[in-house]
Amino acid sequence: MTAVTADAYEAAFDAAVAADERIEPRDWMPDAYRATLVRQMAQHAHSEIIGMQPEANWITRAPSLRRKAILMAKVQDEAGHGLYLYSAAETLGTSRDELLDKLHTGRQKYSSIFNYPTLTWADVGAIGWLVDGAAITNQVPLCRCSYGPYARAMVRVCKEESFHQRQGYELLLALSRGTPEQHAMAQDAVDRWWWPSLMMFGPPDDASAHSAQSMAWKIKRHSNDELRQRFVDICVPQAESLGLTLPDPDLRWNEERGHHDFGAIDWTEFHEVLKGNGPCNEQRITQRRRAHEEGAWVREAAAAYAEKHRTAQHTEPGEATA
Ligand code: BYC
Repeated sequence: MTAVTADAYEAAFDAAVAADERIEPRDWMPDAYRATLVRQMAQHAHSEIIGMQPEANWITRAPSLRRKAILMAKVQDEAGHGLYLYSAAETLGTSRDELLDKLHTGRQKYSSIFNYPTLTWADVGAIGWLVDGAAITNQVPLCRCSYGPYARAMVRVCKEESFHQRQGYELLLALSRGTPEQHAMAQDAVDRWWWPSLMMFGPPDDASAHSAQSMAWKIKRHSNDELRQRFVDICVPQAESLGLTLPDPDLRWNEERGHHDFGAIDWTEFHEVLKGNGPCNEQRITQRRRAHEEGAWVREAAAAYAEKHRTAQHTEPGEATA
């Protein structure tokens, strides 16, 4: 490509982003834009499938058939979200195998939140209310992301996440209004999941390596701190309706800012979890690798089946098929 043509392509890309148009797989895009999308979308996809583990832990112990059916549907939805996101990432010229290999060898991340254990049934409610709630807050703006396949995948993901958030809220409400032991169990789960949920939004803006560029490219529409604040403001009245408290003595309404002030986040804990030292990092990745190995025969069978149909389609009428 000559320098003039390269400049023209870049100008067309910049103009499309400035005009809020979607960038599509066939369009020219800067290498760094592509790499940023692959990084974020892969991390997002990995989070969806690793996120199945803490909740699946409770499927066999759900307290009723209704709760079990709901939880199974939710965990299946997360697998579906992973599928949409890996497929969207593949439009950028990477393969699912490559992305999974990077996850399994620790070269790509997944969300910090899934390195915490689900100790009681109430944790299923706290994950739905807080973790899915944080995910929606982060993902609704991604429906307007500049990269078309990612934005479109997010529309369906967000619809399903909002059902997940409501089931978590409803589960916690039932516990909160139940026996004193059930209420205490719900409170304990919220106490443990609150701070890790705030960490899901990523480091504070002044320590966020990628935010400025991702916002200029309209991949991200809001900064990490803006979305975290939005989430806190949403959760405070919901916690009141639930009859539960949020474990932060510094949480209070600030009239001047029109937002809630909240206490300091333990960023040392966040960085330790990212480094692999969270309570469940090892367990999660070991389980993921095992699931991948144990699923090899399914992938092989699916590929053989697809191949059989591909050759059958190319067989002339009257010709013998295997
Ligand atoms: N965990 O410059 P920054 C879900 C990394 S779950 C781990 O601010 P960026 C679900 C970051 O990757 C949620 N790592 O980065 C719910 C970067 O490291 P690298 C999944 C994190 O990308 C229920 C470094 O820290 N959602 O959906 O501009 C059940 C500096 O950060 C985290 C998504 O992935 C973290 N929490 O902003 C099942 C949403 N935060 O890559 C599933 C899409 C930051 O330089 N992603 N890091 O080594 C995003 O919106 C953005 O990637 C983030 C981070 C806001 C998360």
